[in-house]
This record gives sequence, C-alpha cells and structure tokens, in this order.
Amino acid sequence: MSDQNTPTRMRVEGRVAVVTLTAPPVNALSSTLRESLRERIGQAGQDAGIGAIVLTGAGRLFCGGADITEFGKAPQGIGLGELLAIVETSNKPIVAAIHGQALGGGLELALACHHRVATPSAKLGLPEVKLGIVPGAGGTQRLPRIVGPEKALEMITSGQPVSAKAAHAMGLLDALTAEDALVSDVVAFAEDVLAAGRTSPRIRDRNDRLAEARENPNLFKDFRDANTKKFRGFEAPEGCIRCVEAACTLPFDEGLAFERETFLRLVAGAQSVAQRHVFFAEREAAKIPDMSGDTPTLPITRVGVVGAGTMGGGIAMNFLNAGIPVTIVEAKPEALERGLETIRRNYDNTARKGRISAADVETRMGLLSDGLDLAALAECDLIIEAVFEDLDLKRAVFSRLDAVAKPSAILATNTSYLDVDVIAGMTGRPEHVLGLHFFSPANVMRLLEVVRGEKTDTRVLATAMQLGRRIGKVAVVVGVCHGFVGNRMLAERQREANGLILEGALPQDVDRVIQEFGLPMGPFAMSDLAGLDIGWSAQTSKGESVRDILCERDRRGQKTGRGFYDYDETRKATPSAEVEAVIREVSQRQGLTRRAVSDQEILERCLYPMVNEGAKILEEGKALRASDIDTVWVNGYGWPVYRGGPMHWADTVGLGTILERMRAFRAEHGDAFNPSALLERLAAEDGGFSGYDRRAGQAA
Ligand code: 3H9
Repeated sequence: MSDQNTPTRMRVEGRVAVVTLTAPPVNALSSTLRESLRERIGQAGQDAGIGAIVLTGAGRLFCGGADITEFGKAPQGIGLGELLAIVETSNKPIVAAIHGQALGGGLELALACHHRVATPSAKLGLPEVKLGIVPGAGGTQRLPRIVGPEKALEMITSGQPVSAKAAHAMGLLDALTAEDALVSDVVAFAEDVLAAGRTSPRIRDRNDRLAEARENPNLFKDFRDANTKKFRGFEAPEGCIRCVEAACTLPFDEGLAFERETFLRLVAGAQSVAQRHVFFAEREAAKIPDMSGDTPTLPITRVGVVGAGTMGGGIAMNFLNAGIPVTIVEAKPEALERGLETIRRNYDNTARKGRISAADVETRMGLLSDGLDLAALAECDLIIEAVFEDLDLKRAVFSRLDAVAKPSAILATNTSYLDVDVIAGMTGRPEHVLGLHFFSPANVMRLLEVVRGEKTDTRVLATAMQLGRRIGKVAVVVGVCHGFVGNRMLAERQREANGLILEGALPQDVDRVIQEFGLPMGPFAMSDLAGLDIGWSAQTSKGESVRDILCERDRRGQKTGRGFYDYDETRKATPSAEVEAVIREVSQRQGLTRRAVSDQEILERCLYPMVNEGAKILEEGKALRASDIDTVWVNGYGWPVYRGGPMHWADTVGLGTILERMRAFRAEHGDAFNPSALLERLAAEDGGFSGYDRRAGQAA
C-alpha cells in the first residue's frame, strides 16, 4: 500500500506504530479509510517488532465520524462496527491520540481503543442525534459503560460535545497531553503501557458504571419527562434513550445488535434524510458561484451599530461575544442609556445562568463604546444600521454615514423589507453597501440573510460571509426583493392565516396545526409576541380588519397582556371570547358564512403558498438554490429540522400534489394561489426542488 494513495499513513517509533488518518477535510470514516485502517492494524498486529499502536488524525482534527455521504447508499467494504471489533480485540494495545474533535464514529473508534489521550483543547461528542440517527458503531453501548448512563444519556441525546478536560474528569480520557506535543506524548504513554505489561482494558467488559441504572430505576423515565419539550416531534432522541437502556439491561453483544437495528431503521427514515439535508444545506449556503476561497476579504477590526434598540443591541452583542470592538450610536441620550443597560442586563442574566463568567461580562462590556453622533463611527470597518423601518429615515442615515465613514468601510442595513439598492444609492459607494438582516433576538437566532445589492462588490460579500461565520451565524445570500427570502414567504402564510379565521377557523386552531407540524408557534401567537401594532397606527387605522380592531382595543399582544390571546403573569396564553366575537363580527361584515375548516386545509393553505413563493424566489434568482431557502427557514423561523425546510418538505409531499391543491384553491380563492411557472414545470417533469439545485445558473 503506497502512502500517497491511501487515506492513512503509518510510521514506527521504537515499539510503537503510529497510524495517522489522512482523509481531509475531516478524516471521515469512508469505506476506503475503513479498509485502509483494517490493513494497517493487521500489518502492525503481525509485526513482531511492534508492541502497541497509536491512532491519530492529520489536519485539524482526529476524526469527524462516519462519512455521511455514504448513508443511503449500498454498503461498501468493511463496516465500521466490524472494524471496531478488530480494534477492540487487538492483542496489542491501541491508543487513540485525539486533537481537534473526535465526533460520532470518530469517538466510537476511540471508545473501541484500549486507551484514549487528548490535547486539552480537544472536543469529544456523539452528534448523531442531530442527523436524526443514533450512534451506530457501539457508542450507545460503550459510552455508558465508561461515563455512566446518566452522563451518556445527556451526551448522546443532546449531541453536544464535551471538552477534553470534562471528558478526562468523567473518565472518558486516560490522560491529557501538552497542547502541541500530542503524538510524542502519546507514544511515550504507549511505551509506558507496554512497560507496565498489563492486559489491555476493553470498555465492553466494564459493567460497574451500569449499576447506576439499577440503583435508580426511574432514571430513564425521569430523563424522558425532563426533556419532553426539547424532544417534541423528533424520533432519534427516543431511539438514543432506548439504546442506552439496552446497554444497561442486555449483554454487550445484544445491546450492540439492538443499537444497530435502531440505527438502520432511523437512517432510512424521513427525519434523518431531512436532517442530513439540513447539514449539507448549511454548508452549501457558504458557496457562492462567482466567489472562491481566494476572493479577498476586507479586515473587520471594529464594528459600528446605528440604533441601540432591541435589534441594534442584539446585533452589537454578536460582535462583542466574538471579541470584536463595537461602537453603538443613538440619537437621544435616554435611548442610548436604555440600550446599554439592556445589553448589560442580558449579559448579567447569561452569567447568572452560568453560561459565561462575571469576567466575561466585563470583557465584553469593555469592548463597547458609544456615541450620540454618527461621527463616532469614523474608524469602523463595518457599520450596521438598525434604525426604525422607514425608507426616508434609512436614506438619511446612509447619506450621512457615507460622509463620516472611512472610504474603505462597508455600510450595511438591517432592513427586513426595504430596497437595499435604493438605500445604497444614497451613498457614493454602492459597491460597499449590502443588507445584513439579523433575526430577533439577534444575539440568539443563527440566521443572517446577507442581502446582495445590484452593485455589491464580491469582496464585500465575501467579507460579510466570513464575518457571519466568525460570529457563529449561518449566513445565506439573498437578492433584493420585498422581505427577501424569509419574510417574503412568511407574508404568504400570514395572509392565509388571516383569511382562514374569517372563513371559520379560530386563531387557536391555526396555531395548533402549525405547532403540531413542528414550528415553535403559530402565526397568531407569533403576532402576539412581536406586537400587533408593528406597522399599525391609530391615525391610519380603518377599524375594519381584526388586527385594526384589536389594536384599537389595546389588545396589542403580549406586551399589553392581551392580543389574539389573553395572557397571565407567566405569559401563558388562553383563547379569548372577545377576540372570537371580533372575528365573527368581521366575517359577517365581509359577508362570509363561517364553516368548519379542517386541519388539513389549514396546513395546506398556510404552507403551500409559502412553497409556491419559494419557487418564485428561485425563479427570480433571489436565492441561489432551494436548500438556501430551507436554511433560512430552519435557522430563522424554527421550521422543524426533521422536516428539512419548506422546499425539502415540498419534495416529500410531491410537487404534483402541491400544484393540484394550489389550482383547487385558486378556483375558490383567486389569484393569490397562482402557481409559479417553476412549480408547474417541476411538477410536469415529476421533479423536485432538490434536482433544481443542480441545474444552477438560473440564480443571481
Ligand atoms: C456517524 O458517525 C455514524 C456512526 O455513529 C455510525 C456509522 C455506522 N461526513 O463543517 P465543515 C464535510 S454520523 C462527510 O465546514 P468545520 C462537510 O460537508 C457522523 N462529510 O468544517 C464539508 O464539506 P464541503 C457524525 C463531512 O471545520 C467539509 O467536510 N459526525 C463530514 O467547520 C468541512 O466541514 C458528525 O455529525 C462527515 N462526517 O467543522 C460531525 N463532516 O467542504 C459532522 C464534515 O464540501 N461534522 N464533512 O462543504 C461536523 O460537525 C463538522 O464538519 C466538523 C468540522 C466539526 C467535523
């Protein structure tokens, strides 16, 4: 086996063979890597001069797990479970030398080894649940045997990795090495193991920690009860719990077989297909056809934020969290003071919950400066405007910003709907202007719509994408149109929701259907949270729509304690008889005879027009690919990841079915249901939006 052509390398140091995984970018355990590992271990096993084997990874990490691209395809070569059995039964001790990350199958490989050693900065985890599956190569059987069922349950059902230090404390690691001397330290560790001449410990033989489950018979029930809300709708977490239960109740090999069965069932299921789609979609979103990894970016060392309201404050926090200094500007001292207080209060709350330290709060606040004039932003490399959603106001701000900002500065607007090109036109540097649309709460939501204006320079776009990643966002490029991708599609759902309550449904019916589908809340609960009076004014109210009447009666949402629902002190919502009466009155005034509306109709009326609008967005090139639309909806609006986003979901429903229903609704309700040409075309071809991705070229 020549070293150049194989995904592993092997060298011998004294009595220790060092086998290195060399399969960039993440050393995923593809069939070729598995075969190569089998061969290396066999080779080292037969070499009388070799006493122990060290497994390590080249590049940034030990191993990112099984090769996800192989799922759903015919299995090739040795299976991972089979390979791990060879590792575990090796008569020469095998030591995993971990740096960067050991994830999924990567951690399972380490668990099959006889010893595990890592650098202090390494992270270890079983993230399979996030892909809608259970660990399928013994992770659910070996982890509880070494860290105990309780910790294993938490790690496996959350998918969250733990730090090497935590892993060491819980016994998952035998030792930590110096940060930059991993392999030499682990070779020395292996030599010590050989010198001690002990038999190699196998995790499968350890049963002591499993006793915890027998001592606490309610362990699994309590765990399920405590996580009901978090696991709602997902299949994989329950699969994970059952596998850990099996580890505690069945002999090792039977537990392993149970895990395998569960893995195979889930990996073939619709949820895992959807969750894997989202995984790749998020990575795809970073790829822009006319940009490459070589596209130069501009340095961002200081960010300016205009507006210290809820959005501005939240936006500023993103950069402070990433260690980037921010200058925030407000027009009035009281508003500035309020904004600064809110930022500090948010940080204090996070510290109280133990997520950051008191010192972190001070460091972050220390990076924040403020001003009452835009001139304070003269030194910023990027300035984000987050003032009231009013075009004239934004135009005035940009015209002034152009005068005060340094010539190289990027100017961004956080508008949710307005025309970024018009705003850019107020400056002498439209190529340095773009939209950065954050989602509320801006310091929490992962989505960032990066709005590419007509003249936005590729370097500016590349800088924004890179910065998005730096502050932990999923950045998606969108084109200029009313509401961009997310809000443009949301408007379709809202229109239908408003129509449905006049035809016979009630807000709680619509919200329940949408929530049962898997979104965190329905359209009316969402309106109550945002405030019904956004974009409404008493002066212009005609008092005709349900919203007009509710606002006039000061039912403006959660903030006034009443909106579409009544709220108690704990913000628990109860349907309101007053609202129902208002709805009935408006129905009557519009001459509508109320009727029973089925849950199926609610779902179709709310979601199919969204899909149709998504198709229009694709047709117009306002999104690069259907999977970008899915990324927007999963990360910005809580679309259930196990349904993969609206466009992926539409493919699973069948575009023919959606088209047929759109036509039927058009016959009844008119042009709002006009199917897009793309939907018609794909349905006629019996195709799907996922196929459309590959036919690129149509996009902006
Ligand atoms: C598993 O292990 C099942 C087993 O229990 C049982 C089996 C029987 N496979 O994220 P990045 C690609 S399930 C294939 O930008 P980073 C990724 O698509 C697996 N490809 O890098 C991207 O490709 P491209 C459990 C993978 O440095 C490129 O690598 N493991 C895989 O920000 C770079 O990725 C996981 O769930 C993979 N496993 O983050 C871990 N991983 O350049 C999944 C990545 O073409 N991976 N790629 O766009 C991750 O969380 C991150 O990639 C990682 C690196 C943290 C490793």
